[in-house]
Amino acid sequence: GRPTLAVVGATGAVGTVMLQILSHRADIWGEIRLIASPRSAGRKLAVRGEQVEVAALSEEAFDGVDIAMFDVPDEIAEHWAPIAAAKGAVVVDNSGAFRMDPEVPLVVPEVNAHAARNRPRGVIANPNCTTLSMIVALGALHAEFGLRALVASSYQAVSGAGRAGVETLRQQIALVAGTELGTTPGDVRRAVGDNTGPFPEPVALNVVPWAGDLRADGWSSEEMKVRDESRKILGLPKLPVAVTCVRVPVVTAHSLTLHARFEGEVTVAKAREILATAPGVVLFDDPGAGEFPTPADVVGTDPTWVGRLRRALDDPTALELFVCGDNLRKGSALNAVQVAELVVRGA
Ligand code: 2RA
Repeated sequence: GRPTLAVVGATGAVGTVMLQILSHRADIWGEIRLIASPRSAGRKLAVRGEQVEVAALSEEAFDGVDIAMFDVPDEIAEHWAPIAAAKGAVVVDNSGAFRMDPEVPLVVPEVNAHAARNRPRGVIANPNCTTLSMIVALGALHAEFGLRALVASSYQAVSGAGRAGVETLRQQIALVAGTELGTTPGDVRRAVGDNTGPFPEPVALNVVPWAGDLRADGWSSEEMKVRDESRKILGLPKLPVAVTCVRVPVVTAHSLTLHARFEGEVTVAKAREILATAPGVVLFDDPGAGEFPTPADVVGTDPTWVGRLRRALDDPTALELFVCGDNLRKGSALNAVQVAELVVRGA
């Protein structure tokens, strides 16, 4: 029969998008079981045009499940993913709990589908949304040119921080709309008060050079994730990576600027050819005609969009580019669904 899929964390920001994506892709699934915290159990959610009741997370909830996609906090994943795996499910986990475990593959189907086959713990990890927002384009360039170093800056949407992030931006925008705030030091902060939600500073009328928690020597956890995960996915454990992660007042779709240095000289013509034909990538790059991707245009779409492609002025081996993608789709839910489909196809 057709495989049974469980969606664990079905009511969250990413879980909601998982259900939408499952409702629109070719339907390869038998039962789709929705699982969430006991607080959400009993709610009904639409998937494939039907209302499905949410079950509470428990051992029995995994009975007969072939593949379980998890989008839950790290400590919940750490506890429950091994339980689901012990019951015979292949777990596709979107938390940070297993990504750097050497016995857990970290998979982006367009880049390293082969890695999904070797999963001794029964767990496959889904990368962080910031890594995923650039890695399909970067992976295609690496396959042809051989990546040697990466410098990146992110422009991250508030939905990366879940529903609370989106609520915070909306409330702050309501407080500053129609005012003349943003003209004297601290005026936005005073208008917003303590209402900074998951962010350390106001995000409306602002940019905040911070995402995640503090790590050693002033780096943020988000910056370390981009570095560590890119190295693992590309199979370049020593790749020099410098990242600065920044939160911007965008609801959904992460963007990044990349400075990528390769083994030898590169040409924009060849890079355009690679990106124009790479699966999952759309090259939208004609600045003379005002054409480059922006979050407002790419939100709700599946591909990684690339614009502003240039060769570095002072280094013929390096490219500059701007990438943009929906952090809830390819950045999280879509990649997890693609990995689940890969497993079903026998990868
Ligand atoms: C963010 N990548 O955007 C993080 C969390 N998934 O906040």
